[in-house]
Amino acid sequence: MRAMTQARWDLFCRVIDNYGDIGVCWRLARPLAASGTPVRLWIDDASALRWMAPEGPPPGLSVHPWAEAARASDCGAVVIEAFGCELPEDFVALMARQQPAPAWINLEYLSAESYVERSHGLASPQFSGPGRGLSKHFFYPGFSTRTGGLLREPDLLTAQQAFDAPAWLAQQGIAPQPGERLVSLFAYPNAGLGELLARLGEVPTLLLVCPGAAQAALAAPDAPALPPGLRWQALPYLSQDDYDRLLWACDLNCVRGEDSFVRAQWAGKPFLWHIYPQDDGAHGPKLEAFMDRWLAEAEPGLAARWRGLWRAWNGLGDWAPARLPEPRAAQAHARAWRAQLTAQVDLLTQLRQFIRAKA
Ligand code: TRH
Repeated sequence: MRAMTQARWDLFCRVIDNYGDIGVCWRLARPLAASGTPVRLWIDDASALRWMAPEGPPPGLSVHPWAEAARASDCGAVVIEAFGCELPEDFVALMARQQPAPAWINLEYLSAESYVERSHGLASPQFSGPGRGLSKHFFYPGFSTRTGGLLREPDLLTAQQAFDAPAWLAQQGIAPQPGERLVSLFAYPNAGLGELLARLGEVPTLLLVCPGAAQAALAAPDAPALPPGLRWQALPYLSQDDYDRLLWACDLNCVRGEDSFVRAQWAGKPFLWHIYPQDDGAHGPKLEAFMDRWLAEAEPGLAARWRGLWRAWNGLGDWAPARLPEPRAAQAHARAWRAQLTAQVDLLTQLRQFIRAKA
């Protein structure tokens, strides 16, 4: 076992809905612990970890009920508040008493919008309340060098290279027929599901459907009609590691939210994003901002196809002209985009540098 030599971090997570909050926190906590930094993850609902991390926490990472944080006797050298989850007041008071004061970081949601570069790293000095005297810093993940980057474990690309897709698929009981395209589907309820299925069925396709809305819709008595070229298979919830492998094994991945969206980019495979829909429509500009960055270097025909399909899938554009892009061009672009992202410093390294320099 690795020696626990570095000062401990406390990571706070509240599950708002779905699995992105806990998914991102787990992705952050694991490599942190593996690098020798002890981590306590305080969480209000850890139930998703049963399937996301059936192997349990690795050495150095412990999971604690949120309510117990109020009774903690000490705090870590770094306190991460994930997605503005509002720390328990008693814990903040403990932070204010600690000398030297801990670094207090608010880890924000991912967006490609320009406000991220303006807001990344800003401080919020606390002039009142239990944290008086402390300063909280905002840390924004992102896609440019003026942001905090993306989570990427040190061995991610080598693990992908060593991955044996046929063996893994066989282990999962997934048996594509020769020449069949493999597509994964993880999505929110989507009125365009039938339209997507029609396009996927234009060539022989095995659709691997994750638990949730899409699986329920396909299994329902009034399920959209399946085109002749399309078969589908329901998947159980996979561990985070196996979900990654699913993305690596497929030719096209339909992902959603935040974490699966990032992992699809690391998979280096073409992907279709179902963005988390927001009542105020804020997801529209967020989707466009990402497409602007992602497609900036793409060949115009490919970019137009992706834009049309992504808008239609998100209920923000017309289905009639929407088509899947040509697979080879889409694959080449996915690899080029991954290479561009790989040139960025990863989020955890940046977070450590930031804490040393500022917080
Ligand atoms: O579950 P999500 O829709 O989470 C969302 C987003 O994060 C959104 O931005 C946020 O505002 C909202 O939650 C509250 O999608 P996301 O982000 O992809 O998270 C899913 C997690 O579940 C991710 O870590 C991958 C993991 N997962 C598995 O481990 N196994 C599986 O079988 C599947 C389908 C997912």
